[in-house]
Amino acid sequence: MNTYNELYIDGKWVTPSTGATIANIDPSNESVITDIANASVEDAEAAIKAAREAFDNGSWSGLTGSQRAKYLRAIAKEIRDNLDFLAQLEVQDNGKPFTEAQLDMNGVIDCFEFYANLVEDFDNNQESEIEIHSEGYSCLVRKEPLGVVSAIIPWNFPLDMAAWKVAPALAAGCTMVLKPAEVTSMTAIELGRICQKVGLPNGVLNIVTGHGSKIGPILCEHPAVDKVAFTGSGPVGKQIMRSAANTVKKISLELGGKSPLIIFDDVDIETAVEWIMFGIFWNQGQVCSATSRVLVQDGIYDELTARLVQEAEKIVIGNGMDKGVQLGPVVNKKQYDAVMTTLEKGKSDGVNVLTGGKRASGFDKGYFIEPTVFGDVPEDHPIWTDEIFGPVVALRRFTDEAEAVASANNSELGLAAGVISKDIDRANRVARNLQAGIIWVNCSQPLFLQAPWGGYKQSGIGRELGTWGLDNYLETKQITTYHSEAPL
Ligand code: TXE
Repeated sequence: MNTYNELYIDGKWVTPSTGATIANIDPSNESVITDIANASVEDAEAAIKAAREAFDNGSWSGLTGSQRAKYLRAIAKEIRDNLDFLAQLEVQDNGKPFTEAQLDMNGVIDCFEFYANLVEDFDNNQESEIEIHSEGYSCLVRKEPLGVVSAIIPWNFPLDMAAWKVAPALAAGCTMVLKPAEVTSMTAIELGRICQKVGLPNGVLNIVTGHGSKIGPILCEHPAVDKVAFTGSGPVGKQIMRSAANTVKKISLELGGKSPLIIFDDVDIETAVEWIMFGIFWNQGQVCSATSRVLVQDGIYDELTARLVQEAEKIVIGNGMDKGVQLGPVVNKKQYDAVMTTLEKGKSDGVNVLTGGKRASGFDKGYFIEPTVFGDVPEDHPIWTDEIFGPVVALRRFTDEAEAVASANNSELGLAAGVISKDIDRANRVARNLQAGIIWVNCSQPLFLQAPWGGYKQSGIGRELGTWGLDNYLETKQITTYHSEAPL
């Protein structure tokens, strides 16, 4: 087994300055897989210094887009060549089923290749003339790499979430300090090995593992950092905004959601049940865009919930490496305790548990939770209002379109939302009235790298993926020239 107890700084593997490590736990059996380096503030500062020097010496930003694209493609190739190995590490770290981890790794490859293709011709598109309608003047707009980026990553899609930030930032010519979540750091370390193998210039990507509470603040406050890119919880996102304020750093934040899925009574119930299942039970419900609030029109509510319960009870729970497993454990004890506390609150407050609501039976160890369906959930109950981030779906009934849209929009969050109806005019109208950055019509969760990803309201700031993802890591400069020697 490879080791994971070193940090990747300035192209070298280094022991953390204090020698400290974190025990990395397999959530399916609570055993220690390996030790992860626990970086200190000094280590984080060394990583920032390396990224700053690599940016300022032009070894990366000075390359053409096409030259940078070659490195991104080489990284993608290495990931493809090691796909099953990396997928297995994700299962051990995160608990997800192996087939889902394989899909995630394909997403990582596609992301590096997408941004390689996008910057291939960067230099020809870097500057463009704009019309200013003023005699004697011309004006150019030029895109330039933003500088040094701190990227702070969650644990639900460890390498995928890293790729969403590393690929566009490196494509743009930025350098980076990457901090994976302390509970799922193994594939980030493997990414460091891959970068070293493909000869990425020193300091372009630095990887520091460790506790966010310890090294997060310096990564977000340090004056040599130009931007913080974060995916994670709302409270930490707000903390990052405060930390970044002193030096007015650029920030992009993806802070999850409590996304609604509206189901009208003209739908095929079997299809609707499938979308609900995929929308909430994929990755144990630990998906920022999970459609965890389902609004079902009166006429089909009883029939649909009965079918949903039947299907939820068929889900095969177990170790993600075992064949046929559809639902693994949640990621760690902290997440298990948080989900179980919310389930207990729901039950003690008398919310209607249609199925699940407890620890899955048959496992002595591991963080297994039964797929859970709550029905007729009060609109002000935490089961309905709060992101649970577990295999838990909340249902409510509605009578008409206006009520459904109002209820869907009645949230501080607005990452995603969905609508299912055979009446496409109605579905399109609802899509335009929903307050969220990602709307799915007649589906839930499909993801396309070309399309913008990010939230309304407290779900975040900015958009990842597509051209928006690249723009996150570019500055915009205007160059205005007066073409006459005559005074104004
Ligand atoms: O997140 P944290 P947690 C939500 C989800 C989940 C809840 C708690 O609801 O139940 O958050 O998860 C780093 N400065 N999401 O506590 O702490 C941390 O090390 C800088 C939604 O695990 O936000 C990790 O790398 N960084 C989400 C990253 O932040 C800090 C995905 C995320 O961890 C820090 C994950 C600090 N002070 C959780 N403290 C989504 N949007 O998909 C921690 N971190």
